Amino acid sequence: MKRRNFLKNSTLTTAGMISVPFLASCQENPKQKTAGTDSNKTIKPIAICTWNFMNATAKAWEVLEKGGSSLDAVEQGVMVEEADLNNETVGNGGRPDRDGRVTLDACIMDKDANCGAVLCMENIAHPISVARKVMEETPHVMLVGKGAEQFAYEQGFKKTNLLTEKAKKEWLEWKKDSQYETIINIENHDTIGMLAIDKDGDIAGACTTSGMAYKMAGRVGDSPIIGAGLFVDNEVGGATATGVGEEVVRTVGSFLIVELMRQGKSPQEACEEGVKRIMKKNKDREDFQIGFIAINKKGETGGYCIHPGFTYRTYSEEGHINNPAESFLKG
Ligand code: SD4
Repeated sequence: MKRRNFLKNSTLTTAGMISVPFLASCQENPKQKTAGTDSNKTIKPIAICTWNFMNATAKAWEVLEKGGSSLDAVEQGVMVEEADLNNETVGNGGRPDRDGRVTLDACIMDKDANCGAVLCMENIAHPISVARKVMEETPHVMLVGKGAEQFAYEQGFKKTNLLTEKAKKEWLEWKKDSQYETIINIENHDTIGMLAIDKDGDIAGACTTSGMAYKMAGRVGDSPIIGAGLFVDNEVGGATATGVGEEVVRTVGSFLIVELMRQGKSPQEACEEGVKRIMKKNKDREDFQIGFIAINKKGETGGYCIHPGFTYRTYSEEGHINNPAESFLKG
């Protein structure tokens, strides 16, 4: 199948990956103020993540409140979801590819623009920590597949079977038809991307996923690609993405959003422009979800998505808030 046709089909259907209908349970504080809306005040520390991953932001906040670095906060924050077997879009318990293999993608970026990533890595429960090791212990930015896994073992990570019985059962069920179907806002959550500012005012980010469920073997999306799924510039801010990675890669979404903030847009305006850029290139399509979140140096935050249903969490002195994002399509 030609590449574009495959992408079209796969995003139309791709696999249990994303999720549609807006579940009210996600909006536990719909009327509360989004962190960072008072433009005269710098908000720090602060953590923000895609979706309603409250345990992840709580962990990040715990690190930040004690004076920990934004890098430690985002790593430890997203590890909560990597470890959660009930989360079938991230880490251990993630949905497999169409051959039944769970392959994980993650990247991390610090205040000095150091970054590390692992792509399509199997058998390691915490890809974000391996990505950090790539950043800190090697001269490289990305390690892929078996090389990433081998490096992880050398760094002391243990081999883990990531395919849970539940995920295996669902995959075997899916195999009966092997139909790709886009389910927008699957489980009302998805990939976790997290950004944080620590007490020193330094920004870091992390992004981790099992990717699109039942993807082709070897498929990698935006999440571990610096600039696409995640980007941080400590002078400006950071951005991260969730949703159909192919479309985020095509516009280098997170880098774009940070650059728009550099040019003066607020995080909210920049996220909106990021989504609009994608929709301009997909004039005939409404069958996929993408959500962006962003933070600037002042701790102002924003989020925007294609379909209603995407939320993002913020944790700062202003509270621990689940923020429903505005959407390009109105549902
Ligand atoms: C990807 N953006 O692999 C990621 C994952 C996701 O499953 O958000 N959807 O495209």
